[in-house]
Amino acid sequence: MKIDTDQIKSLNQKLMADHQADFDFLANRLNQQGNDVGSIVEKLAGFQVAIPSWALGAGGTRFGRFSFQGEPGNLAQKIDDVGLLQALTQTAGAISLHIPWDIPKDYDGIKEKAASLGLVFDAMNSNTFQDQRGAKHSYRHGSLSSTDKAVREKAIQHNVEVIEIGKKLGSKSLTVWLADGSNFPGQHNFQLALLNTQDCLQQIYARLPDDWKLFIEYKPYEPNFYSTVIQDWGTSFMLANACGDKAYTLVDLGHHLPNTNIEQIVSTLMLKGKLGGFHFNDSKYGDDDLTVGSIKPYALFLIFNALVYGMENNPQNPDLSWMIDASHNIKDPLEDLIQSLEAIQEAYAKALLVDQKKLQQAQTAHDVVLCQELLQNAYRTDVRPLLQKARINQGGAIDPIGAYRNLNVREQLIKARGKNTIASGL
Ligand code: LRH
Ligand code: MN
Ligand code: MN
Repeated sequence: MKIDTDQIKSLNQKLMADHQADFDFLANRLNQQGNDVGSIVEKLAGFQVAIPSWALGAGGTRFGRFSFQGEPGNLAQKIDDVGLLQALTQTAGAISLHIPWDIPKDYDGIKEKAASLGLVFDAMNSNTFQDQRGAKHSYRHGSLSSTDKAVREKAIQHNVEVIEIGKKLGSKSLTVWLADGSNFPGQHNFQLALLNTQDCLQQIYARLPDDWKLFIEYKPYEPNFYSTVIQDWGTSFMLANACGDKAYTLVDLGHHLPNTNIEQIVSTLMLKGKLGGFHFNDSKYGDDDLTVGSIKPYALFLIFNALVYGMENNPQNPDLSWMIDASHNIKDPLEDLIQSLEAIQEAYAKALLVDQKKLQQAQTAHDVVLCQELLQNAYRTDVRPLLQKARINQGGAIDPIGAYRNLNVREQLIKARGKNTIASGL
């Protein structure tokens, strides 16, 4: 199924008068306060977030997985689903594939489909955390960090194959996340595991095309519960430096121990020109993969405040690759992703409202109260009319969830794909 612009336009008609009144009121206020509302709306419209192919089906936990009816059963259908998100939100202009979950069979067909829906292929994700059927060597005891050379070579080769697939699709980056680690003290020689990993990453890096980037993702625990080889941003940063200029750290919001100051990590990495990618999600305890903004929206805003500062002041840092990395059990995955996209845009818009000049003056004057006021004034502003405006300007829906329900999208997907569908992947 496809949503066409006329359907969205006619749904927008009913909401337009209310939107216009809200927008005019807010825009007036913000312009009076010295903001350039036009440029904020433009920045929001340009902020595109990749959808991971594995978030389009209902995820699960190790205790069970409850399929969501009408889930996409193959890559073409996953692209169709991202096309639906893009039509409604105009902020999901890319898809991120995980190999081997998403190996294309018909490259031209897949590329054509993506292009017709206005989508590009974002970072390619390799997978050396699962054994594939019939595999000669197992990742049971690690991949790039393994003490077994044959296993390491197989894992390097897999990453090279992922680059080759990405090249055919027009992707420009490879994300490496390793599950490698240990469950029990004494199981691993930490130094050897790190050295093996560094050596393998350098070999993968050597195969990276000139115009590609390598993103190195870190995670403190899970699936290993005693140690993880690339456990934190420092380890990732060190490995990226050991690889070279095209290698960067990737921050996944869920991959931190509770209460970690992620905005400070972001600031440090951008100062050093080494923040490459971002995975959005939310969590209460660990890597819970919950809807973005559903648990700690203020923390998300503070992270965006650091990102906006970096984007404006750190030309040494490249444009970032944004992706949602959340997949859960209980919601319609497409509605969940719409909520995440909205939360990301909201945090970004609020961060754009922070008066950076005044903040710097207040910091210099040690006016701690004013510093907080400046941040919280921005945070407390209801910016949703700005998001709506950015969507309308590009043909998106004023109310994407409302439109999704009004157009009976899920019902139509179930009709087309059936009830007992299982998305490939996680
Ligand atoms: C690991 C992770 C990583 C994987 C994805 C499926 O927790 O965040 O990015 O590729 O989940
Ligand atoms: Mn991730
Ligand atoms: Mn994760």
